[in-house]
Amino acid sequence: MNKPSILLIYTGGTIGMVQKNEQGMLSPVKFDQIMDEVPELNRLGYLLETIAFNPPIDSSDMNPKVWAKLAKTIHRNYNRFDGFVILHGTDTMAYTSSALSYMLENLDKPIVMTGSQLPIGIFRTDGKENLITSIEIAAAQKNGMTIVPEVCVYFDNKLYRGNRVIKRHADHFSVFDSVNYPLLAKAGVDIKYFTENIFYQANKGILEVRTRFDENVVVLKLFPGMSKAVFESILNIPGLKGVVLETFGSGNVPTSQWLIRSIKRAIRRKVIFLNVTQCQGGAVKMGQYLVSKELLEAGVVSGKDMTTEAAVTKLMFLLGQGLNHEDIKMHLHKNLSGEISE
Ligand code: ASN
Repeated sequence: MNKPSILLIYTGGTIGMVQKNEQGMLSPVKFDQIMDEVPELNRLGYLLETIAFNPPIDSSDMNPKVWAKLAKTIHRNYNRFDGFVILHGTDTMAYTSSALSYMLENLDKPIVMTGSQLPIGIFRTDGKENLITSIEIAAAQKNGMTIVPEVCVYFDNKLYRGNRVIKRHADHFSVFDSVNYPLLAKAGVDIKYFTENIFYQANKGILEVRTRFDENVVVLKLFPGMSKAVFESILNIPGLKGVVLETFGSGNVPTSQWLIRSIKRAIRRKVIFLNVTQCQGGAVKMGQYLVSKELLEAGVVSGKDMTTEAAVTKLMFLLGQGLNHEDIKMHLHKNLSGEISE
């Protein structure tokens, strides 16, 4: 049997950082240093190739240009490898994993994203286990078929669907959570795959990559006491095309008439509103309470159980595809790649 072949793509993040000064400030280093820290990789018995983005970045600097570079790198190498592992900072990993899930249509190979909370050169690092197990998952096959043909995130023994995660903790090793979608796998003595939660394409097509995003969007998080002046000035941003409205509970907003009037004015200017909840779990149900019924009538789209990360990247992605206004709204609350429950 052929050895599984894995492409490891290094974008940066804490996993590859070192302390640059006495204050302990962390910044990314070259990839070779990471490989030196994990000699176990050579003993896995896989064909492992690596590509390191130059310069490596803290994921706070991630943006649609780097997403496009990642998607194109995967596309270019798609037929040569059985699976892909992306090393990425944790801060914005949930945005990148969501974006990639939309960009890679007809995906039937694993794209496992991982990283760490402590640099790989530090004794207590979580990076080694995350990296080694991610490679195993990317290589995993049963009866010659890939077990996890999805964009996913592996961290702290858990494999999540990439467009369902949120970064929930800044310090813990257990960084991510996926409240609205169950795990794809759990690593213990064995790696247990929950195949009933994994998406398998019924009709296999050729991988298509779409790399255009429209950045004229905003995430507007409501809070009690938000003033009319602040709210309206955000909606009046020149060129604004889309708003992810982070609302209370199951999609509720204050009853103030100025608020609904400003939303209606923006909708007349063809701004698209996508309603997601500020809660970590559960879904928007517009019309359940009087305070959200008016949003529904005004033409606000329900983001149902999407995370903010999945919602804002989906809005940017759909706006970037040159679709007409009604089609964008229709696709927003439909399932593109497992990010929303229908
Ligand atoms: N600032 C880092 C990053 O997102 C955090 C990490 O990777 N743990 O690049």
